[in-house]
Amino acid sequence: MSFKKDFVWGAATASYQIEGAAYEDGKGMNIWDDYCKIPGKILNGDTGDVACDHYHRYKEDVALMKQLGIKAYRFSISWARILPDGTGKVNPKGLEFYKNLVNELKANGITPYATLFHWDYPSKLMEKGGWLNSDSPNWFAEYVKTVVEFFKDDIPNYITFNEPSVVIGCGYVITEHAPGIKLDNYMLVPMAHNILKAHGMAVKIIREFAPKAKIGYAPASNPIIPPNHDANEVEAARKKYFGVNDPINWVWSPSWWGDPIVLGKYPEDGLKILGKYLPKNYEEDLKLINQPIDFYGHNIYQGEYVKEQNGVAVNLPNKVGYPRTAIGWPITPEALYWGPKFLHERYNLPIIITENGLSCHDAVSLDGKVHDPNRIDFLNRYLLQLKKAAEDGADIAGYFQWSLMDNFEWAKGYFDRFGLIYVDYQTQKRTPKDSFYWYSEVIKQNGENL
Ligand code: GCO
Repeated sequence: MSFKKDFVWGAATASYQIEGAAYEDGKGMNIWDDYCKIPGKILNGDTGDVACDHYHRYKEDVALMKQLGIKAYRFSISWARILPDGTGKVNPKGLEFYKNLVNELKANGITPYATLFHWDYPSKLMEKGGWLNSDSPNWFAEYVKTVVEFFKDDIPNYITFNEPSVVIGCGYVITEHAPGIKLDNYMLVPMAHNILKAHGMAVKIIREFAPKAKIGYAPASNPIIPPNHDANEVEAARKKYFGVNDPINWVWSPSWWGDPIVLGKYPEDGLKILGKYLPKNYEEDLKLINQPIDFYGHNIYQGEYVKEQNGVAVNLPNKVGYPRTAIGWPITPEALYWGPKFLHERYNLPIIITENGLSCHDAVSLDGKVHDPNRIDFLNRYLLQLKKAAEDGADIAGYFQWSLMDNFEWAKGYFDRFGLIYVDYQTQKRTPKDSFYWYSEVIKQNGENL
């Protein structure tokens, strides 16, 4: 056995990271537009004002996708491009841009996967408290209805949220992402709950207006890796992965963000420390949150190695000289075995890896090409593990490489390059890297050459 015949091979991007055109055609401001203006927040003072200028170059980019041979493209829709104030007045030019993109994708035989929220929250709604406001799920629902009523099944796959853990964790705990405001659990837990409610409302709306569309969700986590595969170690790793017992690190928990949606309940251990911060009627809301979805997306870049000690998984320190990517993340290919395996066991839904990839120190060589053997090696190792998870019975439906092209890497600006396509930000010239041709071959052979 190998990857399924209809395996979805794709690549992913996000609106703020590639589109640019921040001030064009009636788009409203979002919290990333605002955050990038604050001195010292983004490396080198970079902003997404122009980014990869994808807003104007989408045709060229889709042509590259076709050359790459991806079956599916995951992009995100900018809320404030559709509703400049977050609610109320619709911006037809915003809808038109995504309509053109979707048409171009379809004309080239590429299936759209649209993420409805990838962090670029409308500024006007932030002024009203953002996800802390109890009306925030309704605001999101209004936006989703606007999009889905317009596109219906023309977008055959919708993903509600990208990495809600990072929205809260990086935005309000570590504060290195927009809006960069430090908050405590009595605010964070209700915010997370509002995001989960917004997800539930979005799923209901999509079912109503696009009954044929498939619906997924794209949270992220660092899977816990039991290196020796010994039964006790595996059990301890599973417990650690899904355990919620830390009053700070709960924000990164795959189960706090996954159980309410798929299992209709918050994890018991987490409730013991966080239940007091949930709204009184939270159990009522769980019915809304627990809408059936069609696939469980997951963004996985790295995992944590553990050993078992008296039934408990204890983190192993990084080995001296451990392999790592340019951004500094450890290279742990088994994350793409244990993550999907554990998630499939728990949620029993088809798993799609909605993001995986790395940043390298890419540059154009004297021969005019971009040689990125580290990316090829990384993707090869991770994909082999994913294949093994599929062979061992996990239902793996697809894989989206992050990212189609180099782009605005949030607080790191343009310093880190995650793309299969090199972007020269001065000229906007695109150069496919060696990994682009390698991935193209993997797709052609459905992973048989790995
Ligand atoms: C995320 C986001 C992407 C990032 C990528 C690399 O996972 O953080 O979804 O927007 O750019 O992950 O950090």
